Amino acid sequence: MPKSIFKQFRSPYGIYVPKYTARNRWAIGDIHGCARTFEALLHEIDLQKEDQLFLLGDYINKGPDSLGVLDQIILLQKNGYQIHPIRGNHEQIFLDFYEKKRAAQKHKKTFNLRKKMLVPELIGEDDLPIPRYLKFIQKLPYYCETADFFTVHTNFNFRSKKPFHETESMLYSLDFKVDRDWVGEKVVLHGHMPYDLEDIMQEVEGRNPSINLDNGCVLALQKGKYRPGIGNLCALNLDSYELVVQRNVD
Ligand SMILES: [Mn+2]
Repeated sequence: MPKSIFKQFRSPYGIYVPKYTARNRWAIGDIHGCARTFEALLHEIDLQKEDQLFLLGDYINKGPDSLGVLDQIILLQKNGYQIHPIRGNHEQIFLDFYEKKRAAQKHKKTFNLRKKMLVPELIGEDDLPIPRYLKFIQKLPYYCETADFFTVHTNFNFRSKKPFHETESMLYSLDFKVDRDWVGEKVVLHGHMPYDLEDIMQEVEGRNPSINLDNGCVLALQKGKYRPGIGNLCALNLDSYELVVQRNVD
């Protein structure tokens, strides 16, 4: 019997999300500041309050409107939508800079946070992060678990004695193999590494133990031209396995 059957809340880093009476359950890959594309995709899947939406991290950086993405997620949650975001390495980078800034202040050293920060717009007048964004990012869990899948930005380190405690791997691992001893029949949904749309479709159709939903939305244009196979934001229906693909409109 898989270990995951025995213990659902197995670390302080993740949360368990029961299905309740969710109508549709969706997962969306790396948004990276593509606020308009995110909005278009939500419209396309006709997200309702009865649905559950799982987000796979990396809401900020690279794209044109990181704050717009965070604002949408925060507003949807406030309005009673069932949104379950997790932490990506870009949210962690933001927190790390903030912690460094605090440490520097403590030792009365100067540290130009604004220059180093990848998302300067997350910083307020006083050079500190705007509280509502900071609070949102600090609270992001590293993974979610449901009755039939996990969401994690990259993957768990299954070689570790405690895969669900190794947060570094959850943000940066590039090994997407899963270990059935730990996850049982549950599918691991992740992002982080832009895959060609064909490869994503293959993982979905093949019902792979691990499915990547990052199609490099923010990488849509190269020298002003659309790149084939790359540059969409993808939503996967976690019950029907329908893949909804939204072209970058940012
Ligand atoms: Mn990433």
